[in-house]
Amino acid sequence: MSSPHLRTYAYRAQNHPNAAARLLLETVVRKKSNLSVSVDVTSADDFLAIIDAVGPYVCLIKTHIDIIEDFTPGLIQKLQALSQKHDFLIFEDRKFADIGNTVALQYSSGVYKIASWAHITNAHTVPGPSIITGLASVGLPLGRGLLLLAEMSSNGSLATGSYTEEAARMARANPNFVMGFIAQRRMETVGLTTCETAGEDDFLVLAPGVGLESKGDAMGQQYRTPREVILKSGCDIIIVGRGVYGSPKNLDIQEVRNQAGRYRTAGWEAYEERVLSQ
Ligand code: 5BU
Repeated sequence: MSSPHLRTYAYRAQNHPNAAARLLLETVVRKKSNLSVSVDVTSADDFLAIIDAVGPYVCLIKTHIDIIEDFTPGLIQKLQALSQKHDFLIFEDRKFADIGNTVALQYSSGVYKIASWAHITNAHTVPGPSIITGLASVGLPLGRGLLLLAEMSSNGSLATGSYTEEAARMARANPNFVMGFIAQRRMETVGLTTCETAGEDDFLVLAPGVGLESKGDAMGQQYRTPREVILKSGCDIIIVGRGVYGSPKNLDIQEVRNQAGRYRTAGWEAYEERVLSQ
Protein backbone atom coordinates (compact mmCIF):
# COMPACT_ATOMS: atom_id res chain seq x y z
CA MET A 1 0.00 0.00 0.00
CA SER A 2 1.45 3.39 -0.95
CA SER A 3 1.85 6.16 1.60
CA PRO A 4 -1.25 8.41 1.80
CA HIS A 5 0.64 11.46 0.56
CA LEU A 6 1.09 9.79 -2.84
CA ARG A 7 -2.69 9.69 -3.33
CA THR A 8 -4.78 12.68 -4.36
CA TYR A 9 -6.36 14.95 -1.79
CA ALA A 10 -9.73 14.11 -3.37
CA TYR A 11 -9.27 10.39 -2.82
CA ARG A 12 -8.14 10.95 0.74
CA ALA A 13 -11.17 13.19 1.43
CA GLN A 14 -13.54 10.32 0.63
CA ASN A 15 -11.91 7.88 2.99
CA HIS A 16 -10.84 9.85 6.04
CA PRO A 17 -12.33 8.72 9.40
CA ASN A 18 -12.19 12.19 10.99
CA ALA A 19 -14.92 14.73 10.11
CA ALA A 20 -12.67 17.81 10.33
CA ALA A 21 -10.00 16.14 8.17
CA ARG A 22 -12.65 15.33 5.55
CA LEU A 23 -13.84 18.95 5.55
CA LEU A 24 -10.26 20.18 5.26
CA LEU A 25 -9.39 17.86 2.39
CA GLU A 26 -12.61 18.77 0.57
CA THR A 27 -11.76 22.46 0.97
CA VAL A 28 -8.22 21.84 -0.31
CA VAL A 29 -9.69 20.20 -3.42
CA ARG A 30 -12.38 22.88 -4.02
CA LYS A 31 -9.93 25.74 -3.67
CA LYS A 32 -6.86 24.02 -5.13
CA SER A 33 -4.96 25.25 -2.08
CA ASN A 34 -2.84 23.47 0.50
CA LEU A 35 -1.96 26.81 2.10
CA SER A 36 -2.79 27.69 5.70
CA VAL A 37 -2.02 31.25 6.74
CA SER A 38 -1.08 31.82 10.37
CA VAL A 39 -2.39 35.22 11.42
CA ASP A 40 -0.20 36.19 14.37
CA VAL A 41 -1.17 39.83 14.92
CA THR A 42 -2.38 41.53 18.08
CA SER A 43 -5.05 43.90 16.76
CA ALA A 44 -8.52 42.60 15.89
CA ASP A 45 -8.76 44.96 12.90
CA ASP A 46 -5.44 43.75 11.42
CA PHE A 47 -6.46 40.15 12.12
CA LEU A 48 -9.73 40.52 10.18
CA ALA A 49 -8.14 42.57 7.38
CA ILE A 50 -5.45 39.93 6.77
CA ILE A 51 -7.97 37.09 6.85
CA ASP A 52 -10.27 38.88 4.41
CA ALA A 53 -7.31 39.44 2.07
CA VAL A 54 -5.88 35.90 2.17
CA GLY A 55 -9.27 34.15 2.43
CA PRO A 56 -9.62 33.32 -1.28
CA TYR A 57 -6.20 31.62 -1.33
CA VAL A 58 -6.31 29.40 1.76
CA CYS A 59 -7.90 26.17 2.90
CA LEU A 60 -7.26 26.93 6.57
CA ILE A 61 -6.67 29.96 8.79
CA LYS A 62 -4.47 29.33 11.81
CA THR A 63 -5.02 31.51 14.87
CA HIS A 64 -3.42 32.26 18.23
CA ILE A 65 -6.57 33.82 19.62
CA ASP A 66 -4.94 34.69 22.97
CA ILE A 67 -2.57 37.24 21.41
CA ILE A 68 -5.38 39.57 20.31
CA GLU A 69 -5.29 42.61 22.60
CA ASP A 70 -8.84 43.81 21.94
CA PHE A 71 -10.55 40.41 21.83
CA THR A 72 -14.33 40.30 22.25
CA PRO A 73 -16.64 37.34 21.57
CA GLY A 74 -17.91 39.33 18.56
CA LEU A 75 -14.52 38.74 16.91
CA ILE A 76 -15.32 35.04 16.69
CA GLN A 77 -18.57 35.80 14.87
CA LYS A 78 -16.64 37.95 12.38
CA LEU A 79 -14.05 35.20 11.93
CA GLN A 80 -16.82 32.67 11.30
CA ALA A 81 -18.48 35.03 8.79
CA LEU A 82 -15.16 35.25 6.89
CA SER A 83 -14.83 31.48 7.05
CA GLN A 84 -18.24 31.22 5.32
CA LYS A 85 -17.52 34.01 2.85
CA HIS A 86 -14.18 32.61 1.69
CA ASP A 87 -14.70 28.89 2.37
CA PHE A 88 -11.89 28.02 4.78
CA LEU A 89 -11.57 26.09 8.05
CA ILE A 90 -10.20 27.43 11.34
CA PHE A 91 -7.29 25.96 13.30
CA GLU A 92 -6.59 27.36 16.77
CA ASP A 93 -2.91 26.66 17.45
CA ARG A 94 -3.53 26.31 21.21
CA LYS A 95 -0.90 23.63 21.91
CA PHE A 96 -2.69 22.12 24.90
CA ALA A 97 -0.30 20.43 27.35
CA ASP A 98 -2.08 19.49 30.61
CA ILE A 99 -3.98 16.55 32.14
CA GLY A 100 -7.18 15.41 30.44
CA ASN A 101 -9.60 17.08 32.86
CA THR A 102 -7.88 20.46 32.58
CA VAL A 103 -7.53 20.48 28.80
CA ALA A 104 -11.21 19.54 28.43
CA LEU A 105 -12.05 22.70 30.41
CA GLN A 106 -9.53 24.86 28.55
CA TYR A 107 -10.92 23.61 25.21
CA SER A 108 -14.62 24.04 26.03
CA SER A 109 -14.75 26.97 28.45
CA GLY A 110 -13.14 30.20 29.60
CA VAL A 111 -13.00 33.36 27.52
CA TYR A 112 -12.34 31.68 24.17
CA LYS A 113 -14.52 28.52 24.11
CA ILE A 114 -12.19 27.18 21.42
CA ALA A 115 -14.13 23.99 20.70
CA SER A 116 -17.20 25.99 19.71
CA TRP A 117 -15.49 27.61 16.70
CA ALA A 118 -12.13 25.96 15.86
CA HIS A 119 -12.52 22.97 13.52
CA ILE A 120 -9.00 21.89 14.43
CA THR A 121 -6.71 22.34 17.42
CA ASN A 122 -3.45 20.79 18.55
CA ALA A 123 -1.78 19.33 21.61
CA HIS A 124 1.62 18.45 22.98
CA THR A 125 2.02 14.77 23.81
CA VAL A 126 4.06 15.38 26.95
CA PRO A 127 1.14 14.49 29.33
CA GLY A 128 0.61 11.12 27.59
CA PRO A 129 -2.57 9.71 25.95
CA SER A 130 -4.93 11.17 28.59
CA ILE A 131 -4.62 14.53 26.83
CA ILE A 132 -6.33 12.97 23.79
CA THR A 133 -9.07 11.44 25.97
CA GLY A 134 -9.75 14.82 27.59
CA LEU A 135 -9.87 16.79 24.35
CA ALA A 136 -11.85 14.10 22.51
CA SER A 137 -14.55 14.18 25.20
CA VAL A 138 -15.28 17.74 24.08
CA GLY A 139 -14.24 17.77 20.42
CA LEU A 140 -15.39 14.44 19.01
CA PRO A 141 -19.15 15.08 19.54
CA LEU A 142 -18.67 18.41 17.73
CA GLY A 143 -16.89 16.81 14.74
CA ARG A 144 -13.56 18.46 15.57
CA GLY A 145 -10.06 17.18 14.82
CA LEU A 146 -6.82 17.12 16.79
CA LEU A 147 -3.23 17.42 15.59
CA LEU A 148 -0.43 16.07 17.76
CA LEU A 149 2.82 18.01 17.95
CA ALA A 150 5.27 15.33 16.83
CA GLU A 151 8.00 17.77 15.80
CA MET A 152 8.60 21.51 15.91
CA SER A 153 10.25 23.83 13.41
CA SER A 154 12.34 25.70 15.96
CA ASN A 155 16.06 25.21 16.31
CA GLY A 156 16.97 22.86 19.20
CA SER A 157 13.45 21.44 19.55
CA LEU A 158 13.28 18.54 22.01
CA ALA A 159 10.48 16.86 20.04
CA THR A 160 12.79 14.38 18.31
CA GLY A 161 13.71 10.70 18.50
CA SER A 162 11.70 8.60 20.93
CA TYR A 163 9.45 11.57 21.80
CA THR A 164 8.35 11.86 18.17
CA GLU A 165 7.96 8.09 17.94
CA GLU A 166 5.69 8.04 20.96
CA ALA A 167 3.57 10.84 19.45
CA ALA A 168 3.15 8.74 16.30
CA ARG A 169 2.06 5.73 18.39
CA MET A 170 -0.41 7.85 20.35
CA ALA A 171 -1.99 8.99 17.09
CA ARG A 172 -2.28 5.42 15.78
CA ALA A 173 -4.10 4.43 18.96
CA ASN A 174 -6.65 7.28 18.48
CA PRO A 175 -7.32 7.60 14.73
CA ASN A 176 -10.88 8.90 15.09
CA PHE A 177 -10.07 12.15 16.88
CA VAL A 178 -6.39 12.53 15.97
CA MET A 179 -6.45 13.63 12.31
CA GLY A 180 -2.74 14.21 11.95
CA PHE A 181 0.40 15.89 13.12
CA ILE A 182 2.26 19.11 13.26
CA ALA A 183 5.55 17.81 11.93
CA GLN A 184 8.23 18.34 9.32
CA ARG A 185 7.94 15.00 7.47
CA ARG A 186 5.67 11.96 7.11
CA MET A 187 4.97 9.89 10.18
CA GLU A 188 3.64 6.57 8.77
CA THR A 189 6.72 4.55 9.61
CA VAL A 190 7.89 6.53 12.64
CA GLY A 191 7.85 4.49 15.86
CA LEU A 192 7.07 1.14 14.22
CA THR A 193 8.88 -1.86 15.66
CA THR A 194 10.87 -4.02 13.25
CA CYS A 195 8.01 -6.53 12.91
CA GLU A 196 5.30 -3.87 12.33
CA THR A 197 4.32 -2.43 8.94
CA ALA A 198 2.59 0.89 8.29
CA GLY A 199 -1.20 0.58 8.60
CA GLU A 200 -3.99 2.13 6.55
CA ASP A 201 -4.24 5.29 8.67
CA ASP A 202 -4.12 8.60 6.84
CA PHE A 203 -2.68 11.19 9.20
CA LEU A 204 -2.39 14.65 7.67
CA VAL A 205 0.91 16.43 8.21
CA LEU A 206 0.66 20.19 8.65
CA ALA A 207 4.05 21.87 8.54
CA PRO A 208 4.95 25.29 9.94
CA GLY A 209 8.32 26.87 9.31
CA VAL A 210 7.70 27.71 5.63
CA GLY A 211 9.19 30.67 3.79
CA LEU A 212 10.14 31.43 0.21
CA GLU A 213 12.77 34.05 1.01
CA SER A 214 13.97 33.82 4.57
CA LYS A 215 15.76 30.84 6.15
CA GLY A 216 14.77 31.79 9.70
CA ASP A 217 14.21 34.56 12.22
CA ALA A 218 16.18 35.93 15.17
CA MET A 219 14.30 33.72 17.65
CA GLY A 220 15.07 30.22 16.41
CA GLN A 221 12.43 29.77 13.73
CA GLN A 222 13.69 27.77 10.71
CA TYR A 223 12.13 27.97 7.24
CA ARG A 224 11.99 25.60 4.30
CA THR A 225 10.36 26.28 0.93
CA PRO A 226 6.90 24.93 -0.01
CA ARG A 227 8.61 22.62 -2.51
CA GLU A 228 10.91 21.14 0.14
CA VAL A 229 8.01 20.70 2.54
CA ILE A 230 5.39 19.25 0.16
CA LEU A 231 7.45 17.46 -2.46
CA LYS A 232 10.60 16.35 -0.66
CA SER A 233 9.21 15.81 2.85
CA GLY A 234 5.69 14.71 1.87
CA CYS A 235 3.81 17.08 4.18
CA ASP A 236 0.20 17.90 3.27
CA ILE A 237 -0.40 21.52 4.28
CA ILE A 238 2.03 24.44 4.43
CA ILE A 239 1.58 26.90 7.29
CA VAL A 240 2.88 30.37 6.50
CA GLY A 241 2.76 33.44 8.73
CA ARG A 242 5.18 36.31 8.24
CA GLY A 243 6.11 35.12 4.75
CA VAL A 244 2.60 36.22 3.75
CA TYR A 245 1.87 39.28 5.87
CA GLY A 246 5.41 40.58 6.55
CA SER A 247 5.60 42.95 9.49
CA PRO A 248 2.27 43.83 11.14
CA LYS A 249 3.71 47.33 11.70
CA ASN A 250 3.72 48.01 7.94
CA LEU A 251 0.72 46.05 6.70
CA ASP A 252 0.22 46.38 2.93
CA ILE A 253 -2.97 44.48 2.18
CA GLN A 254 -2.41 44.29 -1.57
CA GLU A 255 1.02 42.79 -0.92
CA VAL A 256 -0.49 40.34 1.58
CA ARG A 257 -2.91 39.22 -1.14
CA ASN A 258 -0.05 38.85 -3.67
CA GLN A 259 2.04 36.79 -1.27
CA ALA A 260 -0.87 34.52 -0.38
CA GLY A 261 -1.37 33.86 -4.09
CA ARG A 262 2.32 33.17 -4.51
CA TYR A 263 2.49 30.66 -1.65
CA ARG A 264 -0.71 29.00 -2.78
CA THR A 265 0.72 28.46 -6.27
CA ALA A 266 4.04 27.18 -4.90
CA GLY A 267 2.31 24.73 -2.55
CA TRP A 268 -0.12 23.49 -5.20
CA GLU A 269 2.52 23.02 -7.89
CA ALA A 270 4.63 20.98 -5.47
CA TYR A 271 1.59 18.78 -4.70
CA GLU A 272 0.80 18.27 -8.39
CA GLU A 273 4.40 17.30 -9.04
CA ARG A 274 4.30 14.85 -6.12
CA VAL A 275 1.09 13.12 -7.19
CA LEU A 276 1.70 13.23 -10.95
CA SER A 277 5.17 11.80 -10.61
CA GLN A 278 3.60 8.53 -9.38
P1 5BU B 1 5.86 32.26 10.83
O1 5BU B 1 5.57 33.73 10.86
O2 5BU B 1 5.60 31.62 9.45
O3 5BU B 1 7.22 31.91 11.36
O4 5BU B 1 4.78 31.65 11.84
C1 5BU B 1 4.71 30.28 12.12
C2 5BU B 1 3.51 29.96 12.98
O5 5BU B 1 3.47 28.56 13.19
C3 5BU B 1 3.48 30.60 14.34
O6 5BU B 1 2.14 30.87 14.66
C4 5BU B 1 4.02 29.55 15.28
O7 5BU B 1 3.43 29.63 16.57
C5 5BU B 1 3.56 28.28 14.60
N1 5BU B 1 4.46 27.12 14.79
C6 5BU B 1 5.76 27.11 14.35
O8 5BU B 1 6.24 28.06 13.75
N2 5BU B 1 6.52 25.99 14.52
C7 5BU B 1 6.07 24.89 15.16
O9 5BU B 1 6.78 23.91 15.28
C8 5BU B 1 4.73 24.95 15.63
C9 5BU B 1 3.95 26.05 15.43
BR1 5BU B 1 4.06 23.50 16.49
